[in-house]
Amino acid sequence: ELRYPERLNCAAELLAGPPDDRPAFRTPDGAVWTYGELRARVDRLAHVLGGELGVVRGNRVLLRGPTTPWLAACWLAVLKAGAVAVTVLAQQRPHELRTMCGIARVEHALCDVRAVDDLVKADIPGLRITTYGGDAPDDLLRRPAPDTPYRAVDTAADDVALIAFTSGTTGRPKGCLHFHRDVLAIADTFSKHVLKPRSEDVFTGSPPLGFTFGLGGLVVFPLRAGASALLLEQAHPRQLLPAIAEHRVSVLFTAPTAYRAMLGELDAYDVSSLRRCVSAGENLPAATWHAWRERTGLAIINGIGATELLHIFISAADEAARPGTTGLPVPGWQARVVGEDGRELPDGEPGLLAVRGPVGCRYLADPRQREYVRDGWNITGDTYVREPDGYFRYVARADDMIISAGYNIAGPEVEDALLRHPDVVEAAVVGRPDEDRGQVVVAYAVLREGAPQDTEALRTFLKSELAPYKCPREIVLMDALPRTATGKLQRFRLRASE
Ligand code: 3SK
Repeated sequence: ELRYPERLNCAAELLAGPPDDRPAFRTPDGAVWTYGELRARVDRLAHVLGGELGVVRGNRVLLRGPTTPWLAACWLAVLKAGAVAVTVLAQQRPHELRTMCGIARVEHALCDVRAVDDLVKADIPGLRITTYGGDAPDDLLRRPAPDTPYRAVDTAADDVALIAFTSGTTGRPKGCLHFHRDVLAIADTFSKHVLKPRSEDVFTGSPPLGFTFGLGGLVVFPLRAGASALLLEQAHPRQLLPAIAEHRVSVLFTAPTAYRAMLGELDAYDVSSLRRCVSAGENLPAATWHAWRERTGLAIINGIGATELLHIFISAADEAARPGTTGLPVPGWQARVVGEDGRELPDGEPGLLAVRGPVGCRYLADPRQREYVRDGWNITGDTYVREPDGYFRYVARADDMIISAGYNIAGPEVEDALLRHPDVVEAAVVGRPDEDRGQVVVAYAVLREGAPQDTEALRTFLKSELAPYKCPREIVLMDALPRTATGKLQRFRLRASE
């Protein structure tokens, strides 16, 4: 069981420890922030927040900008000053920002000058916006502040540290409250016991800091381990590979789509520095795991996490990895598969994934809390099977099951089969309403550049991979699939187009 002192400021805790001259953050242009520099910059920012900007304990402060060391430093300074960081994505548009600021009652915003236009357009009543990284004389980074250490505000371990928004793949955004102890708990469970980072590691990855997958993987885990992180403003697969090669990255956080996209270009880059590759955000098909292993010799660490629970709670690494499954409950977490009535189902039977551990879901003023937390268990909205050996295998999002002529068909199973075809880079499978069968299976696919646009060949391939009742009635070729700002597939958009 994890034990933290009653009084705890997680930012102060994350910054304590490593020697001043050890690298903390790196940028693609070769700049390095040492731990000494990071501590000094965070303290200056915290002085400005608590001084000139008038931020007081408990104030909610919106953070918005591309993934840079300054964004990470602002996040740490907000927490050190006892305020609450409200992390959003740089892609979020004015109406979304307005909704989120309303839900979280945001009073202040620290915004990269390059991302401020939409925040200004959102016209949020009472919001005080301070920009950083620009030329203006009142830019956050130019404001005068003492060069003395800042004494962290004496927060309680269960004071709110951050509000992370999830829109899931549909619906009105939900703000999730997380405590100071939760921030350390994700490092002291998944990172410590599964990832096992070393102080000499260099982390990088694609998820932005406004997505808790990125916040954990690129800030919390490296700092907790005294390691460093290369922060990339542009982190599409095409930019990840050269960054890994040039900066000798050893720990990579990204999504299955990116692993697949990188496979096509691996030959041009030296990725021999990699030792840990984490995949989450979506289900990792066994075919992608095997292809990555074949080309790099590395076993991807698959995992499932949720904004509601901050980070990854089921995963497996090294010899414990079983491709095609997500893994085992991370030490400190419990998981089971339950029916709609909350009762545990026998192994092998698909049902709702229920988990509990050191972090819990706390939606901010949202009645959906009652659906997510039932009898002390968090119901994640995923359909899973627990195998007899205790491994958890993903079936589908609970609302992505297709029922056709009485058969239950998991869209992701058909997607995995399509992805085994060498020309397919992306796939999404949904149910189309049908008078005779209730629903029929429809597949959407994105093909590799230059591949023949041949749906008949895909159909023939699928017939050799799947039982006939699972084979799509139609296969539609697309240039790209609809995704959320955090990269999750929006099957509901495809269903709406049916
Ligand atoms: O939402 C997710 O998929 C996720 C995955 C890993 C860590 C954190 C999150 C929110």
